[in-house]
Amino acid sequence: MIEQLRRRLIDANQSDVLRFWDRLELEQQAKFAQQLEGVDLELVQRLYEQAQTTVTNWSDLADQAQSPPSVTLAEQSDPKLRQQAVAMGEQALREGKVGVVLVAGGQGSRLGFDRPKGMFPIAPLSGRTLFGMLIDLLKARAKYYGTRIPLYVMTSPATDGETREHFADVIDYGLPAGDLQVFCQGTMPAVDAKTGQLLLNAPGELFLSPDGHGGMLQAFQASGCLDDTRRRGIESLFYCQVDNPLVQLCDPLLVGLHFLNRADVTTQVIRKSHPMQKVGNVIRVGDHLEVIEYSDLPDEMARQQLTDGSLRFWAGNIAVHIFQREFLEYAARQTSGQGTGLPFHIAKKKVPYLDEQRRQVQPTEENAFKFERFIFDLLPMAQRAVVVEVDAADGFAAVKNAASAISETAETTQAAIIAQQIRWLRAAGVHVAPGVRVEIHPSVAHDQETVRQKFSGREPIDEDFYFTSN
Ligand code: UD2
Repeated sequence: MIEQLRRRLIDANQSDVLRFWDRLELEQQAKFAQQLEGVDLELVQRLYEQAQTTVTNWSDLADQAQSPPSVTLAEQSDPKLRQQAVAMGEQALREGKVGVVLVAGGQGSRLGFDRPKGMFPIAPLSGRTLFGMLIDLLKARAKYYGTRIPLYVMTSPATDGETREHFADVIDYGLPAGDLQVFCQGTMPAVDAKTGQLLLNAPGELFLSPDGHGGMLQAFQASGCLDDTRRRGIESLFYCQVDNPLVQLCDPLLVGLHFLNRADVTTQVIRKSHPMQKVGNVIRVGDHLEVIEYSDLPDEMARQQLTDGSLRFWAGNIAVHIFQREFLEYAARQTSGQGTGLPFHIAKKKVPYLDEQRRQVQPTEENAFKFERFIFDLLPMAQRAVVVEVDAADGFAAVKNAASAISETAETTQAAIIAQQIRWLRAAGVHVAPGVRVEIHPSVAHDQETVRQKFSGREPIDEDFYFTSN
């Protein structure tokens, strides 16, 4: 077998990767061979060539950008349309047509938390985790509509084992058997930017990293989850990231707008609070939608304003999408020069490598190309894509950074959660004293309407309180 593998590596000009082979134990050799077998060497070669030759001109793309036509979820928007959409969304939920895909391949390293990010405690008073908060809301919605909403959680090799153990420990958060499924995304190697050679993490181990959240499409199909959704009669999949506990998971209005518009994709956006906000920019080019990542949009373009003083690139991607199942099936069948699945984005990064003495070297400059897929590359493939604007205060408070940062920290996210709960209580006529922290478990009430039903007429709240039915 090794001879065959060696041949393949020589043909692909990658035999250097075997330079420590003879010094490996038999078991290490077997493991390494298996890892190498899993790498699509031709694809790596093509991506490396692409990295040398293709420069995406983001300014050109941004030049062609038009504002995406959007529907707003704000209260004052067309009440008849809202009613119609909510009714349609509620019906779809009741009929079990909606499932959820939660991407949770990331570790909490940027938060200074060395476990899967979903296990990060975030709820302001109860300390429920990111997984806990999202799943409690999902369960509350399912109960409210007397339905089941299956949840598909995407992990990466780094988070898979611990996430599965966690779900076993909490007995799948009490979800019905089969309603919580875990599938693991794929990985990609990194290559030396100068030579195109595969980089090693150890003498008998490649440096591999997750293939990006866009790896969801292939992994969802390969794991059988996509088939599972078809068997269950699920028509639409609500997609979100594990780092945003304010997400309006399966919000009937958003789901309803998706069904009402017979969309392939519905994407929820926020109006950016400042030009440099670290969210992708949703734009329209011709008849389709695209996203220009914040790091790719030149600063001077990000600052451009329309005549009314608003931002030209106003629509911030919060990675909340609803995908039609049939659209995902169609997208999974498409092939490009890179094979099936979404295209790869190539990024020059600092990747540790092994020197000839087998010592790991931490580079001081970007030395390698990494390859990642982004889920938003599904947007341009959609025949019918709908953009829905939500107030950030009601739908987006991602936790990304450690406490020392100024934004997207646990503290800013918790403040946003508390502020939303207080707004809901005050809208229900409940007096909440200033400075008080409130958390409502979704089994008590899970949105503005259920808070109104449960809390109207209650006495004032003048100290920190966690409302829970447990
Ligand atoms: C992402 C979006 C950005 C904006 C922002 C909103 C991209 C490239 N950027 O930026 O436009 O919408 O989110 O919060 O889409 N994940 C995986 N597997 C991977 C990589 C990521 O599961 O291989 C998950 C990860 O667990 C996390 C989420 O995807 O929940 C976002 O990843 P990120 O924090 O790297 O994305 P970010 O903030 O750069």
